Amino acid sequence: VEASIPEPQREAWTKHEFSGFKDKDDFEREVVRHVETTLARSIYNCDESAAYSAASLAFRDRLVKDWNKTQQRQTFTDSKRIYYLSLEFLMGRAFDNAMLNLGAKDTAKEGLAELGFRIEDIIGQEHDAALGNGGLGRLAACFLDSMATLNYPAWGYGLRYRYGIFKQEIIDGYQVEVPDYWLDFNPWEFPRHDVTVDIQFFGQVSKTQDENGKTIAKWEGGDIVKAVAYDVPTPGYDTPSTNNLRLWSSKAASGEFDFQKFNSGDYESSVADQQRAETISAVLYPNDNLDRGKELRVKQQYFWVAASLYDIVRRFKKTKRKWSEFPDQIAIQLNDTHPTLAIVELQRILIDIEGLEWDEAWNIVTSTFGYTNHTVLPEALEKWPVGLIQHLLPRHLQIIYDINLFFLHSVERRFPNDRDLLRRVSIIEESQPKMVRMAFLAVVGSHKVNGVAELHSDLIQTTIFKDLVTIFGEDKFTNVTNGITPRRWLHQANPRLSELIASKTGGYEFLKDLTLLNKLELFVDDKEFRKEWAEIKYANKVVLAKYIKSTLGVSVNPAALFDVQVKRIHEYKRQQLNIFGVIHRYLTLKAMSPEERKKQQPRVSIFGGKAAPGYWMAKQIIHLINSVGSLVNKDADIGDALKVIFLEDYNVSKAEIIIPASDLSEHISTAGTEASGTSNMKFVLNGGLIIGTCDGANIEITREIGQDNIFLFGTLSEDVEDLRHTHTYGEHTVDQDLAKVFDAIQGGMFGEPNDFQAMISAVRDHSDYYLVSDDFQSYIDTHKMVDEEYQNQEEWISKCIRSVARMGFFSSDRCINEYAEGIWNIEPLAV
Ligand code: NBG
Repeated sequence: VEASIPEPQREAWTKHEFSGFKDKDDFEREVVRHVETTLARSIYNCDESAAYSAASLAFRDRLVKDWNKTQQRQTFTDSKRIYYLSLEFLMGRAFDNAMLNLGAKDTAKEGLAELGFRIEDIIGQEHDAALGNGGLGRLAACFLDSMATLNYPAWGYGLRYRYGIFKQEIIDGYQVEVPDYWLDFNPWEFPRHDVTVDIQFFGQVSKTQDENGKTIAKWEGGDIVKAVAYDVPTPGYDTPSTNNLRLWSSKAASGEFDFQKFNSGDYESSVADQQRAETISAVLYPNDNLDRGKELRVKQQYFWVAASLYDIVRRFKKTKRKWSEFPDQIAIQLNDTHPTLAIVELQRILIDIEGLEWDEAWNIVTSTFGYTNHTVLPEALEKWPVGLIQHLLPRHLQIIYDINLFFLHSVERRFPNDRDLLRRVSIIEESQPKMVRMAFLAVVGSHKVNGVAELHSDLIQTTIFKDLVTIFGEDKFTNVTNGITPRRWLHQANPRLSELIASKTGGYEFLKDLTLLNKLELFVDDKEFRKEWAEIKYANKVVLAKYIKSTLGVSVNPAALFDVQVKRIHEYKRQQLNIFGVIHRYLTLKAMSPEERKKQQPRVSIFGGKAAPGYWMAKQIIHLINSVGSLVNKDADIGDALKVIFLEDYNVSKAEIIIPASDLSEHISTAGTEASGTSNMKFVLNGGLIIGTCDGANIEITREIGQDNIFLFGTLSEDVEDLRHTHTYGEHTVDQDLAKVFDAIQGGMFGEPNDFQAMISAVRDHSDYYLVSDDFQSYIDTHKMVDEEYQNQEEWISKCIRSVARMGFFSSDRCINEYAEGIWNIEPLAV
């Protein structure tokens, strides 16, 4: 790289190499410099916010060095890259993560202390980067951490939403959504105003023949929107590897500003056109596991994949390689069906712009893409009306039809005369209106399709993709069980536990090889170790109790059992089962004598999570939880025996406080509905036990940690369909205990009963699709077991330690290595 600087200037350029701060003094100097120059603030009134800004800029400067080097090296070695396309990256805070990954947190801590700040307060200044809804977006963030840590040449591609997931406020027990404008100060991104792509929408297609009689399609006219790149460095842990996350922002193309209108005095409408272009990347759709089929959403999707592919192809073309080598140089992973148009776009680029033959192009396309499915819920499977695609992307619709035609031809050849099979697998659903089935397009256009936990990967092969398995063969379908990064979810969130583990396992190596946790098993019987372990859990609970007190004004006893369910609110995740169980507990406690009540295991039931703004039932669930809390928490008979807490605005940084403080966490989805779940892994890794159903990754967690260390209950996935059938066509009864809960609600115990009628009706009068009534009794019984087992603290802690010791499998490093080997065929780049 240096050699490319002309000789006369080389010395001047290279003698000034900047390498960031090296020690505490250096760090302090950098902070002061940034306060005075970058922020243009006086050092005499530097508040915590300015200190955060300056300190993070000091770290950013260091990151940039590693980042540039990593990128230069990747380009220089011309090694194969993986591009991870995700509409969501739920990164959370970056400052603490950067300090830990660079191994300089102690330096920063001392430096900040000398400047008069506590590092925790400074960390607390950062706004979460909340460009995601839940598990899917957070998985993408964990993957970036692992890809950098393992030195894989990888880029993420996403959208730079001006508004991330909304901020949740609870007002009178109801969720209220407040926009989350997070970009006021964001030191972690670099605008690349020189990296832009023009993205076309609408217009028409004309077809002509060239001299050889080959049809040439031209997509012309329509609107142009500009995509501008913003780059976010993503550092690995204990390695200089720093990968790039490129987020696209939409802007009016220069041609868009209508001077005609402007000159004729119609200034407002010409500015309005600009505004329209900018709405494309304005807001993250706040739906988790739900597809609403909005036109702006498909615009976002195309805008993002077209910009990303243009970038990828431009980079490939610089290498001057043959097109056939494209899949040797590039792997693209589709995080769910959101980026599926990338398949069509690459085919379009290759045939319409680069002039390749269809088959040659299609070979390249299908060898390049891999597709990860994250759900089997029918309401979450994306379908776009044919008419909408026709209007917005006319050339793409033609290509989709051609892909489908060739695909159906091949099916017809192999399975002649099976008209029903053709209808079932067609990428175009012959409904009114006709729809493009994005998941089928993703399967047809990829070389590998994976689910995210064993049960889920089995389910997709036997349900939604059953016919496609018959057609393509089993080898195309595989499983990669999800994982989490132990850097954020243990080391950063739970530093004391991380330190204790390090002291027993031979240092912090376990953060890079999580299977080393198994060394902890040797210490399960060590009383002193158990005591230290318990003290850390208690201290984490004190922190959460303080947080609860300061935000909600409710005092909770840290010695009580903390029972936590934090995740998006969704009927399939069954927060309603949990709150019905809490009401049952309350009624039971109320019916007891004070002496008897004293003997019960005190509990704090903690809930948190956002409901999609248009998901009415989920909002009712939030309202019921809050209504139960306001009654129970004031009930003098009950006291510490039961508290019910709803934590406002659950997000990544709050998860880092909540998860380490949990004794028991709830992962209680109807069997077969939760593809994997990833918070289940985080809770166990932090020394909490699980109550859960046989669903998603709970099953593999059980296999790893042993069934004595998890509280499983409820219907098995193979029995779900039959039960649903019985509810609809046969007997459906609600047992006594649940009926009493319903009576209490309907009697007005928790406020206006009409507010909760739909929740009750769904279970009692309708088909109880999520099997709340079937699982209620075993759920209650299992909680009784939990209470009993919690009484024996020594045994409980032993279980926690054993579980942590056996969690090595769930590192996202393992997961990324599986993708790299089985799907992407890429190697780490030596550093
Ligand atoms: C979610 C699943 C979770 C899973 C994450 C990450 C979608 C569509 N799916 O169970 O519901 O853990 O994906 O794989 O958001």
